[in-house]
Amino acid sequence: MAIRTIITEPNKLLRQISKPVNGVGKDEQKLMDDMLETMYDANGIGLAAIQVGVPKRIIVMDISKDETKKEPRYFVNPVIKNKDTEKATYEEGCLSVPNQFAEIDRPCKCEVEYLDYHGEKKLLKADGLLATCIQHEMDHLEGILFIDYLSKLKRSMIIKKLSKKKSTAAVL
Ligand code: GNR
Ligand code: NI
Repeated sequence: MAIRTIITEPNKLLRQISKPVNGVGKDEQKLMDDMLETMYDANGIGLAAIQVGVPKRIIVMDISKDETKKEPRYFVNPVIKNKDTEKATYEEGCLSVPNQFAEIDRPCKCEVEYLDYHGEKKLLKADGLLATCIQHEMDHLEGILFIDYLSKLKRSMIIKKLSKKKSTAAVL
């Protein structure tokens, strides 16, 4: 396993639409292992492959609170089958939009069909933080970030802040 570099805004790669994979083989499993290690290292609860620069429809997630009881989840080629009309609000953050947080409304429940770590087809009914996180990650596969749901002004302020931080980091 290896920790990979997480891409941050502004970066065009984050806007790319990820491609479905042909199945789960050794390469996909290696990528998922690396993504999980990268996510844990960054204290995140989810990570999409594009965040480490790989435009494949692969997501890893672990929303367990207890650090001693890890509950890794793997989603390959996920498709949302059903979304509740009722919304829930969560304060969201993103490893690709460091140190920025905002309350986002999303369908409070959803059903997602996907392949697991072993390539087996699964259906998951999610609610609460799990539902929010899945939708946040599925957005990454479409090149969408949570800041896209904010006003143009708020979004541009965040992007300006992040690009400033990048340019000062580059001189150090
Ligand atoms: O670590 C993360 N926390 C989080 C909190 C609320 C809603 C979504 C998330 S996902 C985020 C990790 C990340 O950027 N995944 O793409
Ligand atoms: Ni994110």
